[in-house]
Amino acid sequence: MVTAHNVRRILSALALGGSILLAPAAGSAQTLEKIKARGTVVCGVNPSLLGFSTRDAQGGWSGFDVDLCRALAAAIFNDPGKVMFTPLTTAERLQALQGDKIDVLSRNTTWTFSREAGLKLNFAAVTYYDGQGFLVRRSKNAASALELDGASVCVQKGTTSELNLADYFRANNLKYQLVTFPDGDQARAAYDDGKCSVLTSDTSQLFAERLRLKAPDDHVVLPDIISKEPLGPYVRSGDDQWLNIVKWTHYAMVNAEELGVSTQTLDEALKSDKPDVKRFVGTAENYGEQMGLSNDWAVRIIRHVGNYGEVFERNVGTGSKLSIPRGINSLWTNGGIQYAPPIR
Ligand SMILES: N[C@@H](CCC(=O)N[C@@H](CS)C(=O)NCC(=O)O)C(=O)O
Repeated sequence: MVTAHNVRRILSALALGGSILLAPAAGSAQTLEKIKARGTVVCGVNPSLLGFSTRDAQGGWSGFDVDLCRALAAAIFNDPGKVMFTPLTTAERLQALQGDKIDVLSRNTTWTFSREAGLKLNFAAVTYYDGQGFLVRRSKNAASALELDGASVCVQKGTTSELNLADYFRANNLKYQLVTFPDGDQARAAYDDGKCSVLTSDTSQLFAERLRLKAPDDHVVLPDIISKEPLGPYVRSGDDQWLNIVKWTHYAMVNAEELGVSTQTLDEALKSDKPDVKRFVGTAENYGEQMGLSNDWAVRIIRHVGNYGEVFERNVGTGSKLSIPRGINSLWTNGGIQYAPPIR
């Protein structure tokens, strides 16, 4: 019998079916296809962060976060140049990813619960374990952040740094005056001009910002680390294949360092009889194909970009201007916490 109730049931069943047909299947492989058709990876990066993401006079990008984008292009196209860099401010970065303006965000961004669960993004892998610190004038003679009672603190709006700062001062019963800025350059300039006595941010950034002050040697990063800032790339939720490619690109670089495979030893590795090296370089199994890439995907990454240790040292390590010690970003076999799951 045709009743209004039945008609409603049929209509809602049709609507449901329609939406299932129209919606892209969860976990579907759209991003890689789009990238291959376009011929470039579109990578969101920091407009200017020494050691992590900077542009030279010719417009060429380099840095630790930039190298992750180059590694992706190497894995997909065997050409680290096939990247279109989109400079994004802190305020723009997450919306740009949600709004499909970029394929991946590789920009000193912390892995947090709300960015994954709330914003429907996926964090791929921790490329740099960081923590929040404080930059102060040497003349202040402060040995610890606990001596900062009553300080005026410059910080950038919309960052985890702003939130941690409030937690830390409240928890330690310290008073402070908050001075917020919409971008990092303004926060650094205000600190340099004496508009606040403390600059707070991820410690890696403080090392970089210190070098851009009028007299870097007059400033020190205090030893206190007040938060966990696991930094690394984000992708949009819903494309498992692309998430895996970004994740395993980082893990390939870490595994390469652990296996002793570098730009220098790659040719030997290609001839190796060792089972784990053979799986890595693709002379055994078909791991690349399982992600929609070629089986020499990891070889391409190492040839064009290098292993994790090479990337770290070149951009931010003790051989670079920033001179950051490997510290907790050493391999787990060396007392650090950089640890990659096995390729097998
Ligand atoms: N890791 C923190 C902070 C990241 C961040 O955006 N830091 C600022 C502070 S220097 C920055 O990069 N600013 C540069 C800009 O907005 O262009 C987060 O994910 O919230």
